[in-house]
Amino acid sequence: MSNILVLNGPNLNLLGTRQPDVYGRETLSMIEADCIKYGGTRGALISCLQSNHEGALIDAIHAAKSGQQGIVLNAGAYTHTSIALMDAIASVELPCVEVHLSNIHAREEFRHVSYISKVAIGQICGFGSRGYIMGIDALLAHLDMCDDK
Ligand code: CA2
Repeated sequence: MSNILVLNGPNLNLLGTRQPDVYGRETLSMIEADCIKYGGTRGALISCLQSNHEGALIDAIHAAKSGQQGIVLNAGAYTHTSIALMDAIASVELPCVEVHLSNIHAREEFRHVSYISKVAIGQICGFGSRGYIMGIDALLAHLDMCDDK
């Protein structure tokens, strides 16, 4: 059984309330419930956490080291600014899949830069809430591949 942390950063608690054209109509609770349900079908235990605070996200990444096999991370706007989050992911040496609801590369230039992508095994963006399920799939495939080695 794989344990996976689905971690969401700032303002993602507001999903479903504003900007549905950019971020969709699903709330974070709906997305998290879908992730937990999907994980169940794949034999994975999904834990979900959201914070608007950089330090709390870093603490969650550190805590994941004991008990989690990987992280699906939407760091929100910290994606584009946080060397501290990047360092936290690198320090725990857990595979991390970066997820964004929107296609950050088709948006403003400041969103094209991702510090997370420098330490993630890959990035999924532009597929809305389905991206989280794709992220879980990608992480499970990666973990399977590592087990086979
Ligand atoms: O596309 C994504 O998933 C983002 O990570 C979302 C971040 C944004 O800063 C990144 O560039 C891309 C913003 C999340 C804000 O979420 C809101 C949800 C509802 C209403 C307003 C903001």
